[in-house]
Amino acid sequence: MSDIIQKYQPKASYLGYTDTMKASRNAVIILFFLMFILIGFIIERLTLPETTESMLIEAELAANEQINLVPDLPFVYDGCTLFVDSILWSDFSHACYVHDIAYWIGGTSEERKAADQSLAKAVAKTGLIGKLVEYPVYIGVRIFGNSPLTKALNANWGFGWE
Ligand SMILES: [Ca+2]
Repeated sequence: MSDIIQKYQPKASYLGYTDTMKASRNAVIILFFLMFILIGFIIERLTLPETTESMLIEAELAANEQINLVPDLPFVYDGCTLFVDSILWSDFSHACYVHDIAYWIGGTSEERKAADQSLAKAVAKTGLIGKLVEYPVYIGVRIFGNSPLTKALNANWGFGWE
């Protein structure tokens, strides 16, 4: 039986060729996917929302209420950091705004986790799409929320402090 299989198997050189083809096709797909993500991030960074006067006041009130103190640097709202602010009818911008205030104020790692959980819950409340992205948003913010990437974007945990 194994002799028959052996006999009808394509030559090794042919197999090697198709494997190379598959590998380069996969590389192109991965490259396009990464480019798509990169372009998405660039567009997201180029179309940042405005931090309004009322946002600044609201953020300062929240800081005063929570820690009786206002962070050194002014509050900056950047929408949903490295994520879209809405998908179809699900608008995450308010959830991200509340999360940005929490990140501006900062605190302990437990408080950060609570802020991330609140963000995920608020995203889920925006509708069916919100429910679908709730977990990816939570995982994303847990991984990148206080990473060198968000530090570079000045959106890390406790970004209001010098
Ligand atoms: Ca943000």
